[in-house]
Amino acid sequence: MHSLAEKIQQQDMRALARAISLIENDDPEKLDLMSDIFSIQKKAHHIGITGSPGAGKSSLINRLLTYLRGKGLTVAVIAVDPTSPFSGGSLLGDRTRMNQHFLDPGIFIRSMATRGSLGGLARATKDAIRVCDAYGFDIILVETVGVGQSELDVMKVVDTTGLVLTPNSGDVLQIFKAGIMEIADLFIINKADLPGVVRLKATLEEYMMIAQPKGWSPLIVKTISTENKGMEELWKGIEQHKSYLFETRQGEERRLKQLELEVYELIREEIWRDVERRVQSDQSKVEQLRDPEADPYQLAREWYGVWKGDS
Ligand SMILES: Nc1nc2c(ncn2[C@@H]2O[C@H](COP(=O)(O)OP(=O)(O)OP(=O)(O)O)[C@@H](O)[C@H]2O)c(=O)[nH]1
Ligand SMILES: [Mg+2]
Repeated sequence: MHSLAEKIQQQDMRALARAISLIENDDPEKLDLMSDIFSIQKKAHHIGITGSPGAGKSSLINRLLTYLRGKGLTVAVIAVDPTSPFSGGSLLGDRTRMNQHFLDPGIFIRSMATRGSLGGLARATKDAIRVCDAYGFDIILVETVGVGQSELDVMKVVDTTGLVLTPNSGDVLQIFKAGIMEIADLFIINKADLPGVVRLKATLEEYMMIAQPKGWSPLIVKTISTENKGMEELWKGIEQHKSYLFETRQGEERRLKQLELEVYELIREEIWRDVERRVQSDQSKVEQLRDPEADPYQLAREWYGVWKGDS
């Protein structure tokens, strides 16, 4: 077994942090490490918290953390930061908010950024979640800004997704257009101290009437993170969804579907690595392109044919 995997199993937090860096940097050892990590996963409940910038995701997670620690549960938080090329951007902001948790051994907080990761941020985040799972956290919370495909991909790997919305922000339409409504298992109306809550709730109910989700019908919960209100209701909603996943075996189906997609993703990553290696080892090919008649479509087929032939 990879030495880091062994240490993680023994709940060595520094090893956990090192493993995540290795994933972010797309280290050659990554696949071996992840393969070992996979065998020691413990199946924590993975909860995604997404929503527009400034909706209060970090504040909410901070309160939820305190609530869950009060119940004796251990929690890992992964904040996905698509905007910053260095991890640290959102962490700096979150650190001030989550400061009180830094010395608690039952808590791990980490922000993720792309750096060079081949499979992108979503791929790296999935692996990081898995490493936290192997460490033995009861709950893994993932914060993403709900803006793009990469975040949607991340949300597909969690068990329960909470979409944070705020009254009067007018972001519902945008979120709806981006296809983010569909991934929500819970609608969290945060900043419920502000006016417009009733209207937002009605909009969500209307949306559900039209969308008519099959099976699970997303719950609506209200929170005021700044006043630490609504955490119990939020947690109950999450637990209710967890039971639903278990009883209907949908959780298992979701995981299976995800694993299948992951295998394809990893194959794609391998192929891409292979392409990069071949391109770098044969710069002479550029010369062929100087020919004014050079046809990239034809050349792509030719070159690829040669590669396939020798592998
Ligand atoms: N009035 C009110 N303000 C809140 C509430 N929750 C959070 N805020 C404020 O909203 C602002 C943004 O909160 P964050 O927790 O940083 O939001 P976020 O969604 O994590 O933001 P990004 O990570 O930048 O996308 C902060 O000034 C919070 O104090 C709430 O329930 N009521
Ligand atoms: Mg945040």
